[in-house]
Amino acid sequence: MTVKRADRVGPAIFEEISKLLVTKLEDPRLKGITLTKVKMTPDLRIARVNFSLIGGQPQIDAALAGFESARRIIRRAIADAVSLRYLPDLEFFYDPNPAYADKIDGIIREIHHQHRGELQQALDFIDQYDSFVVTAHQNPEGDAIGATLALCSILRKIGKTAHPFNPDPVPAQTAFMPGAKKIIRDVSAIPPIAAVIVVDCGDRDRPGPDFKIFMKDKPVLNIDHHETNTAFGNQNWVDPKASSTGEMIVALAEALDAKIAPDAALCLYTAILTDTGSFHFSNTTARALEAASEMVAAGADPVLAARSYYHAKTAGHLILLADFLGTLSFNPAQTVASAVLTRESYQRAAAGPDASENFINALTDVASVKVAVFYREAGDDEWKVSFRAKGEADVSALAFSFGGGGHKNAAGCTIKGTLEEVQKRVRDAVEMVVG
Ligand SMILES: [Mn+2]
Repeated sequence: MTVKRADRVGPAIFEEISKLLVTKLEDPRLKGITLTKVKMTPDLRIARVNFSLIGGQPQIDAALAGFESARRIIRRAIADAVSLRYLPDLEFFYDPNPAYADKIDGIIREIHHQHRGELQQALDFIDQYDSFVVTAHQNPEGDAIGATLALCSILRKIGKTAHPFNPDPVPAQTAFMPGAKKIIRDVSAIPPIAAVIVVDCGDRDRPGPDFKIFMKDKPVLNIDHHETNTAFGNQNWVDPKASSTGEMIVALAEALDAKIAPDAALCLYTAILTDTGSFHFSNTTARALEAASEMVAAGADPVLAARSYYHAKTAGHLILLADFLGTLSFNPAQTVASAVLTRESYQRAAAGPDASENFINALTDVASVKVAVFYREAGDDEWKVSFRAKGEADVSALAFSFGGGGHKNAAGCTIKGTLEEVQKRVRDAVEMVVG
């Protein structure tokens, strides 16, 4: 227990001294110093404070002297901020190899400032139990599978038992992630566990109906980055500024002082890669890139991730794409692009609707296109219509007017009628949107 507690006290003291360095400590000998780590002895009596700086031995000696004279101020600040039975003694060390710690600490520091209490609660939760089941949402994608598998790996690293669960099959494009084959799919096959961790889920329905019942009488930790998260867990760590749950797990591992194994690093890299749309979306933040960079440093192979996730399609996928593009049409201003796929096309390509999931995005790649429309035959005289909008265009109201829904940039609905009838109705409505 003391060892785990030491792991939490270290980051808290780190935080305090970091703050002091930019606020109160005006000693010129302490300018340009970066803390790299604060390591507690298991009895919590000594805090080993590691720092780095640019310079040679004279600068190191000056910094050590600076810390020496600031010792009293630092200890008082720690006493105020961290409740400890004994105020720890401080030892200062120059860290000659800070590259890894430096970068990760940037991520951690920011998360600490914004969600310090929540991260702390997540650490306490993990501390409290010995065995976990980790799950994500149904129809999992890169972030869901990646965060699930990596978190299990990290929990095992710190001596816990952890089982990955998902009710749905692992999609082919995420099957390369180490451990994907071992994900439990039936709640009745989950071994006895003490607690549940749900990742990448905005609410308690997302892991599926069976798991919702399963977790009813168990302590639940909710780790997620969706803004709409309902805080359904007993403990909730929700950070909408995180690009992905994967990015949060990178920070969690550091806070737990658990070294991320290369296999887990690949999972987390893929989680960040896919949730940022290969670093295309607006959530491609410095923090996301830092976390991805750290995962590459920890052994993730970016080429393997990209090839496996994006370049492992079936022949049917391409046959289907040929049909899709064969129907491509534009309005005269080329601001609206649309394409169609019939049930016959899917049959010929031996592919399901998921194979065409991203086809519509290719239409918005055209510079002039503001709105893209994809008509998919869902049944007799029944069409599933998907919309994508770029820039200021908003397709959510449009989809809503046809009984569907979605977001500003991506929405959909189902419309009854022949293709010609449906296209006519949609065309008129879309023209209103693009003006
Ligand atoms: Mn996600």
